[in-house]
Amino acid sequence: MKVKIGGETREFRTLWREGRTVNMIDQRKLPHRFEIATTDNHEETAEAIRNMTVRGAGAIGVAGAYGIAQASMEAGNLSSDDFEAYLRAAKDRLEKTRPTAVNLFHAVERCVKASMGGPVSERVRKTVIDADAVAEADISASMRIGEHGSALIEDGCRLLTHCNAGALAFIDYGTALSPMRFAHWRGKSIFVFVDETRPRCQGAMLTAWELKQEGIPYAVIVDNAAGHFMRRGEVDVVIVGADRIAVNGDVANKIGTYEKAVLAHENGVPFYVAAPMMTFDPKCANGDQIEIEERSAEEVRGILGAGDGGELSRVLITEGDTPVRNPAFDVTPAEYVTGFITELGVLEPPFSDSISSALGEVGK
Ligand code: RUB
Repeated sequence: MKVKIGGETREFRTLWREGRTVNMIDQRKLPHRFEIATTDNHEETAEAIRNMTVRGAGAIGVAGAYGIAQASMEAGNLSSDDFEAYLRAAKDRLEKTRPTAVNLFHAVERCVKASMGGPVSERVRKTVIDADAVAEADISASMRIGEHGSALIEDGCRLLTHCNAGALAFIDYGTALSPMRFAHWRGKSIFVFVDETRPRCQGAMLTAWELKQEGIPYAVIVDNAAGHFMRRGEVDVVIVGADRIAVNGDVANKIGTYEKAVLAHENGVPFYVAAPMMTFDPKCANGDQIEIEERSAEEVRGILGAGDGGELSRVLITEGDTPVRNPAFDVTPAEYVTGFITELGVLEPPFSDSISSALGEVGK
């Protein structure tokens, strides 16, 4: 993705590996500061996923894969049995960081499988190669999502998106934002309504920053405003990302997505979910089976922002001991989804059929 630093524009991935070190754009500090955080072992990578230095379904999947690669290098001098036990413990630690996005589980599982068989040095090599392949596959899926999805966006289109399903939620391009980037690059004039997305404000802080870097016109709106704009006919299409999609087409995504889907349905606005096939969970029959992460009360009681001097600090909105509920995700029933924009093309209803044949095509 393009990042303007000083007078210069440079290309960055959300995270990348250099030997045992994983570098990542620190997503807790944007848009106020652009900083690269580094992790030198799989425990630090797990902590970066947990504290949301890196976040977004695709990005935490790749961080998980890199975490397994780091663990394999850490265990490179152990016996075969100890190597295997070390990787299993690392997998467990990485999986315990965030429960909802399935990409993390798919990626670590895949890398641990790749590490099977042969002498330990060979196992390390195979694991690292596989982790890098997870990152490359994610980039190519995002690009293809952009190409397929941009065909749904007409010149003059006004879109709405929730949370951040952009390059920062992936390795590059993103999911929901990828069709918007491709439409913009192809010369279509578009406008994006960006839901601020309380409590952590990934829309206001991250999506707005990405669109600005790309030169795509946008406005941040408070979470309560989407219905107002849809009812006035100012939104033509909604595109969101996903953290896990059940085989019947129910979608877990950032809290508030369900409301936007119902509002879109009520107002006759198409509601698309952009996600790679990795986000579909063949083991999950419907949305009721998806674990919803409940996060800290502090995220609701307060808000993070920058002071006049640019220094970041958290202020309280409520009293410090106010009771809070803070589910990070919700489930949108399949009936509200117009289509899934995937790397294989747009999957249409009936979703049980289209999803199962797409899963067959990718060998899941
Ligand atoms: C991120 C979020 C994003 C999805 C989709 O939640 O809900 O919309 O991860 O991202 P959090 P993508 O910020 O809590 O991780 O489809 O681009 O992977």
